Amino acid sequence: MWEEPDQSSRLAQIVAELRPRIEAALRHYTEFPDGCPETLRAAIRHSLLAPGKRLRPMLVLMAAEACGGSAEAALPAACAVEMVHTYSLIHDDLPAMDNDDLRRGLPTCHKQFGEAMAILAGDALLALAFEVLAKGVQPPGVAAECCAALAEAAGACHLVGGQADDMDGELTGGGLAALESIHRRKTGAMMLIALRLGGLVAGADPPQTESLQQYGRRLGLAFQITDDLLDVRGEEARMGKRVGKDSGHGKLTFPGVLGVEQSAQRARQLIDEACRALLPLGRRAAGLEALARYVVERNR
Ligand code: GRG
Repeated sequence: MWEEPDQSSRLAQIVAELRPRIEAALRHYTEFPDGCPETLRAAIRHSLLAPGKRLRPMLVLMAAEACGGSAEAALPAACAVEMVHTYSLIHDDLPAMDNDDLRRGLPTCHKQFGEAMAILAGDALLALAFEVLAKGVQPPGVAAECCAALAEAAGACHLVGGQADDMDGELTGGGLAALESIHRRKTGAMMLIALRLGGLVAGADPPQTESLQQYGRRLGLAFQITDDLLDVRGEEARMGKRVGKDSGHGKLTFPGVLGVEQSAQRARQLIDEACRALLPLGRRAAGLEALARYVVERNR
């Protein structure tokens, strides 16, 4: 681990450099100059360009840089992951799923545009992610690998499978193993794929890939534990989404299973382990370390 005088200011500096590039690329990819119906375009942009934290695209760019690649080359992959993530949020917010009316500080997509348009906006974002990857990543062989890896992470055994289990009421009685299994797929898979795509674009070697995976597994779980803790303690205005919902609806959560103090301790321990996994990557991984520290200290 690197002795940085102030991790949060280091992260702020990196974010200030990377974030405008991510935002500009997301705007560019959703201009749809020809053929896209105006309401669909507005619905897609309402959700995608809303002020999300951009954690997953940052992970793609930082992973690429940590493996000696460039953020510029990884930008299409970063946007693709954010598109899949945003599609999953739009669909998760629908009445048939989590039924939420606030997301990223704005009305959810279906509240603003109606359910049918929100479903279609999510569908379009999922398809766009693969178009952006296939056309934007070079060389084409690496683009194909990225498409296959993202499809797997977004599919029935990972993101969608985790969501399906989470929706399954019978699992609310499960213990820590059931909870970790849901979140490894639902939340963790998208963090892992972000790191994997960054590594692929940068031409990471097997030890570098392994370091990123070890880091990502722990980061994903720590992120979810913190999300559950914020759901218990967070404030709606700061979070930009409804809080107290999961804990209040008897959903399986980490504070519910482990208690608040032990959950917070587990998240901190996971982040220490995640940062240790970065050591073989050297100084170039300092951004990933700072991001991991932020994940457990964040208040939104
Ligand atoms: C509908 C296939 C499908 C999957 C939905 C993402 C998801 C799976 C559900 C969202 C509900 C939820 C609380 C998930 C776990 C934590 C999580 C992914 C939170 C949202 O991510 P942030 O905090 O959000 O990075 P922003 O808006 O900052 O990008």
